[in-house]
Amino acid sequence: MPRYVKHQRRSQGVLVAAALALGLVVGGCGVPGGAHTSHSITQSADSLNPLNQTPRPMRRIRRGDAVSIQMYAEETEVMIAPGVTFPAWTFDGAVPGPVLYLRQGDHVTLTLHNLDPRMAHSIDLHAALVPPNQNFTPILPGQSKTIHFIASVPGVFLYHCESSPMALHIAQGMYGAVIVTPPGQSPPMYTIVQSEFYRADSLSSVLNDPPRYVVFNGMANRYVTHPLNAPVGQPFTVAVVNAGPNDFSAFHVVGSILRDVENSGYPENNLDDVSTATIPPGGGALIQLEFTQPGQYSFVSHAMDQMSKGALGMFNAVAVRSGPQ
Ligand SMILES: [Cu+2]
Repeated sequence: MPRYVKHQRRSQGVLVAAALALGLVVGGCGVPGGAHTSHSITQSADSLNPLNQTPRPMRRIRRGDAVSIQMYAEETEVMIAPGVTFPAWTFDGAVPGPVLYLRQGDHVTLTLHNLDPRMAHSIDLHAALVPPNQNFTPILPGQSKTIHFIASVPGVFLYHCESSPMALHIAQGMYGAVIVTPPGQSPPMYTIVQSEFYRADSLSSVLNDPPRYVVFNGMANRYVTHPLNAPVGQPFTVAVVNAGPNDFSAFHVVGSILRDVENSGYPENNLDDVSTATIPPGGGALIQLEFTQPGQYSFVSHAMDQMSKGALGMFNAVAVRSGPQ
């Protein structure tokens, strides 16, 4: 997944002087619907003093059906729209965090290292059938926690930080997708995470305001400028996860009908020939598409406010050659 992160190397744990940050990153800066300045937005000191820690990528090792994953909680600035940065709280320095591709039956050992010196974080994986009070608990700055689970149920799942206030930790960017693929099935061609951005570091904004941006994979209109290639005359699958934190997604592909929609990505939860798929906050779907003619096909959340705020992308359907050349 491409990263839209400003790489500014700084030592972890060292607070950046607020003076450097002022004017660089303000949560509401540049958002549609009006200009905001640091003086017009109620924010805590933290959002005016972003850490911008260097992204540290996930490490993943597979041995048979044993999968070991190392992830990192950190604060990193990300770009959420052209020219608009956001002081995010992240998994591995990216919003969304990395997609965790698993196979049904995998024995997963996942360690989350909290590199954020300022607050506790955690990870709640909707694919993990484990007691939350023992596994999804806060990890203090500088500490790590390991959880074990078996990916027993196939599907398209959300993972997210569960530290309090959870609404804010999600809105700040701490989420991603878990794909658990059943035997004989390939992972989806694309994974798309829908989410909302509010005023940075403001729980009040998350709970009371409309979102400033609604995005696919962390950036408004990302796939308008960089369309996703898709085949013509061949079915392909797209996993869609809605991280929210608040709003339902109405996933629709203009000029197409979703051939098959598996609610939560579970093979037996399927609906045929769906115009628009409802995906709740915290939910996911595995969607099969097939384009019969070459062309450009927009994909959107058909909730118009969401589409207008960035939940818009494009498939570029191109003919696939088949047979011997
Ligand atoms: Cu968190």
